[in-house]
Amino acid sequence: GERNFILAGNWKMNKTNTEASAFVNKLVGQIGNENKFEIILGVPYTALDRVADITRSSKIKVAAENMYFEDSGAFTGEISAKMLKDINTEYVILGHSERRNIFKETDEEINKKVKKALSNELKVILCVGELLEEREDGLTLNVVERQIKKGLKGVTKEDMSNVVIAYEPVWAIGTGKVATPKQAQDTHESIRRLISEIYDQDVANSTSILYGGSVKPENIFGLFSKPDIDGGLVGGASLKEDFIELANIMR
Ligand code: G2H
Repeated sequence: GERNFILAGNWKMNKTNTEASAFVNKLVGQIGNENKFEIILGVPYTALDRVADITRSSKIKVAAENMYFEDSGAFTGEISAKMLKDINTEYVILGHSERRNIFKETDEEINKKVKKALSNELKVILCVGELLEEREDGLTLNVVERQIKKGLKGVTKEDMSNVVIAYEPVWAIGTGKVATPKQAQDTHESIRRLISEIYDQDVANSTSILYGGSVKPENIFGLFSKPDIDGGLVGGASLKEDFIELANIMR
């Protein structure tokens, strides 16, 4: 099948609600609605409701950056899938390397979150990627394969139409050190092959696989011209005018 080309931002822990409103108002005015690709903005919980409101009549969709896998209850400080859905959140980013490495989320926890999100009709951006020492030890594919197999355990073929994969080599995140288009393409190709093995070729062909890690207007062309790179998950550059530039480059 056909797959979507996606430009997704990930603000991480940046922008107050006030700053978010100002930025997104500008974004909505400057990003054309006629773009053929999907635009998603991952924003902190506190800005989700407001950003969803501002982008309602635009083509920009909002994503949460995390959620918890239980429905409700005594989980102080956590947010459920139902809470996100209720404020018109369309996507949730799960398994980001910062969640895995700083907050020690395991593949098992990420898998529970993936399944809970999908059962609440939230679309998932599942992030995977190796650490520098894993790449140097030649373990990139082992790591990515484990994260995908465990992350998608129990996820049906039908549900895969609501799953996007983001490959983010950890050594390229926020470091300014972008993977070469070939390094990224090689891993993306392996990820697509793995999806075809877990599901089938049709699912593999229709799953969008995004690259993340220091994506900027200067390096977008080389990356996005590769056959298995279906867009980007952009951190630092999604906080500023660069994101508008990226969106307008891609149209
Ligand atoms: C990777 C990416 C967005 P940055 O984490 O998820 O961030 O573009 O700042 O490397």
